[in-house]
Amino acid sequence: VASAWEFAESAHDQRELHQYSPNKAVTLAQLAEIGVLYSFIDVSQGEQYYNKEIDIFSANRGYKNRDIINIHKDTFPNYEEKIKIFFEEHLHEDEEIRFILDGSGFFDVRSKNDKWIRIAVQKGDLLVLPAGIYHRFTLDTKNYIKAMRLFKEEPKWTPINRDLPTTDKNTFRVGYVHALQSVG
Ligand code: KMT
Ligand code: NI
Repeated sequence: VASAWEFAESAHDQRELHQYSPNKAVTLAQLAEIGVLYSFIDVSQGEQYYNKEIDIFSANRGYKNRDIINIHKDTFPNYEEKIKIFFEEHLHEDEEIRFILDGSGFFDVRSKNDKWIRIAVQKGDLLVLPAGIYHRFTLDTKNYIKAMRLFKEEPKWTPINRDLPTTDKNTFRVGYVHALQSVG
């Protein structure tokens, strides 16, 4: 099950927890307020079980394609370079949907007041980041994650790195910020 907290900036490695002491927890309800959706599917019940659950979830939300990404130092091509790219703040013009099959990692998303919120994900966590939210990803100190990536149509999730003022004018960014305001 995922947990989240306000990210404490420091010179520590990106893979560390980066928690305040005491920790400043962020609830799943608070994540929902910024359009970040969380569900859990029990992976330990086997591949047939979770694939069926994912089929239902995908049908409900219109996800037509999926693949699996396995990030590990020894097997992932251009590992160090990719890790840096994942951690650059960016947005997408579509949702970023990740279902964690094994391992763990952190998704950082920007709060309404532009602070980082760190979301720790592990086996069974299903996270949907809305189009237009600024975010980044890192492995944790265990250096391993295996995740299913779900897509609406063809993968249209080229990272658009944050570059102000340009990225704030992106149609999908504008749409996201607008949606936040109308929710309150
Ligand atoms: C992304 O888009 O940042 C990734 O796919 C990271 C790996 S998925 C756990
Ligand atoms: Ni992304």
